[in-house]
Amino acid sequence: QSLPANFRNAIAQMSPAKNPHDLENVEYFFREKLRVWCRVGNGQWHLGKIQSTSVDDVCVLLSNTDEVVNVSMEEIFPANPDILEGVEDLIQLSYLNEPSVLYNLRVRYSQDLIYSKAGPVLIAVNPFKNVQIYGEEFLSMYQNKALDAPHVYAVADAAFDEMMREEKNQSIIISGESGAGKTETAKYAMQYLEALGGGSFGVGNEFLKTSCILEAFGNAKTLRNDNSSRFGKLMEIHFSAKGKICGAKLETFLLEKSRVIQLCNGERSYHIFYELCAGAPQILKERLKLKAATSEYNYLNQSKCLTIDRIDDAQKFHKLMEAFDIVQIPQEYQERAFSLLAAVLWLGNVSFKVIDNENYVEVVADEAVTNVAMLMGCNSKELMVVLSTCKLQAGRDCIAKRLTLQQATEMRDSLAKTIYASLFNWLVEQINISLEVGNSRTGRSISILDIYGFESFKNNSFEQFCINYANERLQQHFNRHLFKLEQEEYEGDGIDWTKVEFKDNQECLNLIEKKPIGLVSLLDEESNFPKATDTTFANKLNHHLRANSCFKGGRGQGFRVCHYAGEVLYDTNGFLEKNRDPLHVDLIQLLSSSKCQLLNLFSTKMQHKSKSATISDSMNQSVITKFKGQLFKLMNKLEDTTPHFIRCIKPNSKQLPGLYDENHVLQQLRCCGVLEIVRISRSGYPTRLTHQELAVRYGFILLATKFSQDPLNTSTAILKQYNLPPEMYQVGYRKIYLRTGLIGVLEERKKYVLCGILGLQKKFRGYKT
Ligand code: AOV
Ligand code: MG
Repeated sequence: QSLPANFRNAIAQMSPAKNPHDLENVEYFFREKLRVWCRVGNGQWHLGKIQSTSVDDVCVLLSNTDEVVNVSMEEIFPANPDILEGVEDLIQLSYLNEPSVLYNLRVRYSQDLIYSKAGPVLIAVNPFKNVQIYGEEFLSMYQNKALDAPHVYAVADAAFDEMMREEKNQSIIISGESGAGKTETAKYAMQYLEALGGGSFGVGNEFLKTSCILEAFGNAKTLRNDNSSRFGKLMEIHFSAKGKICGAKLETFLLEKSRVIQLCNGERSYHIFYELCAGAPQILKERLKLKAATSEYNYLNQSKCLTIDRIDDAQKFHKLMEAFDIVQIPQEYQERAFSLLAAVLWLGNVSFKVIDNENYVEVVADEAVTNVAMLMGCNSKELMVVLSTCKLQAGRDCIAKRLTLQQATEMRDSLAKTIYASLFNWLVEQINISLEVGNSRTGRSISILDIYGFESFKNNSFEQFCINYANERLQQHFNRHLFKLEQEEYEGDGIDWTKVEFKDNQECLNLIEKKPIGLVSLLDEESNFPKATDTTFANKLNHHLRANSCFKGGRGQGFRVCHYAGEVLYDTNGFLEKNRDPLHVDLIQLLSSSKCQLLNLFSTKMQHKSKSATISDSMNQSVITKFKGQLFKLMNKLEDTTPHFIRCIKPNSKQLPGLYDENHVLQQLRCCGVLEIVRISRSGYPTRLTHQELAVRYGFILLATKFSQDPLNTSTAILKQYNLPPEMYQVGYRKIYLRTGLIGVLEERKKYVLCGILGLQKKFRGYKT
């Protein structure tokens, strides 16, 4: 009887180093009464023992219910022996298949062992509760190498060691879907590096304080995550030759501006607004003319969600004030920043009245507009003019054109978004000043990347498109390092290698980036076309992108993209406008005429940008093109580092502890290719030395006569001399490839031999032995 495919694969997957003993087929499992995983229909996986076999299906006795079920051959996989239950590294599993991996992670998760390894990748399953594995005690255990269980601390420690040893920049790249735990993980990584390289750098906890500020201004409650990052960030930490932190640099990517003015049901705007309203002392509230309840602000009340369970906004505000002091933002600037936040809130309440039978509006002169003007340090008449008219150049003359209700609303919202985004960028600058990276040289830095995770909602717009595009790029980087480069090197160097297939996402990136017919190009083209609408844009996509297998058309304004992490339906509604992101000169002028120094600063920046830019440069660049440029720069930077990957997994979509939804986990494991990574790394050769390096390090063991002209022969001779089993290494044209752990064995034997030689020398010199 021929082997069922699942079992044949299982055997093929086992590394040659692991003797596949006499496991042959299902019959073997039957005979030996070994356990298997099976599943009826598309339900849960169950453990069981095979009772009998027929051509197509197998009869299995389920272990937990004593039920007997008929299962098709495709739904049967070998289970691992008990002794392998909950192994730290999935590499250790004898049988690598989806149910075994799922089960292994589940067993660990139920014991609060949220970290596991998949070869070189750290897997972190979000516990959604406090787990006692952080803090002083654990920091020092990992520092002293007293503990080596998988942990984000261990990853940070390895990055640090490698940086010091090789003098090469490192990166810790954290990915996973929205709410999977990237931001929390990034903070723990920073905490570890700060503890390790602290010393002269400030009073400690700087990074955590900056995170507190960034989260207040850049995070918000979404339907996926109560504390969702709405911007991407790269924290680059620099070290001295002695391994002490000598500064850091923070870089951020595309903040979701639209959230300031528009919210989906059940979501919130940026935390800071609610924190300010809840936590500001009375005297500040009065100065800012803050209303007692957040529900009185139109920008906040539209989503019917003003609070977050178990979150005390007032308390968060006090934490933020502490952080502001640590980052040394002067009191007066803090207050200016708060004034601007209040101005944004009041802007949302500015209303317009349509002039009878005319197609234009006037601003309603109420407390809203008066407060905005006061808080912005502007003249309220001027503000009202700017919000309801637009200056046009007609020949030499400048005429003021009245705005329609829609135009005026857009103008108002645009002002709110601009103030908020400028404030965010200014804060990032202040943080950077306080982190003061001097002229420290590269070669000794660790960059921690934490971006917004993959998102798919019922309604997905331009923002989701940008976020998912960034994730698609990051996935490419991940694939390149874990699959492509590794395998290309083996093949290029002529060693025996069975290629492992992986899910390449190049096709999806082509769909987005290809010129002139890709999503980005078409979006820009349409954005430049005055008569275009969101519907003409959708039609254009449907017309041009059909050929790409990752593109699926949609009805009306919709289009679907098959991302690496799943299919997303986008609604083109608002795409063009958000991509153009127009900023009217009148608004810039208003800011520059203000008495508020911060607004003056913002306007100077905007003017500066538009002056320094040539036509093709950043001024006229659309949002998506600018973002694409930023992503390319980021990827280039990361390419120059040794990457350490952390993959965060979200065990359920309810943000609840103790709930492990197998299908949800499986989908995430699949889209980042966890099984394939394990397969590659256990049949792979993580240590490589050129023949020269091997000869220098270990060649002394050979007699001079054995050194051959051919470095390849010399290498083989050396390895023979050390008596290493041949299945543990491969000899390439340029390099020697060693399996995991073998370098340790070599070092041990070298020491042993050296001791022997030293002993002999001592004897000859007449020392006592
Ligand atoms: P994200 O960064 O991956 O989402 P977060 O890091 O914000 O996700 O994690 C979401 C929530 O999960 C946190 O607010 C915590 O409540 C919980 N959590 C995550 N990691 C841990 C941990 N190690 N220990 C305890 N709780 C944790 V997004 O920013 O939405 O993509 O854009
Ligand atoms: Mg986050």
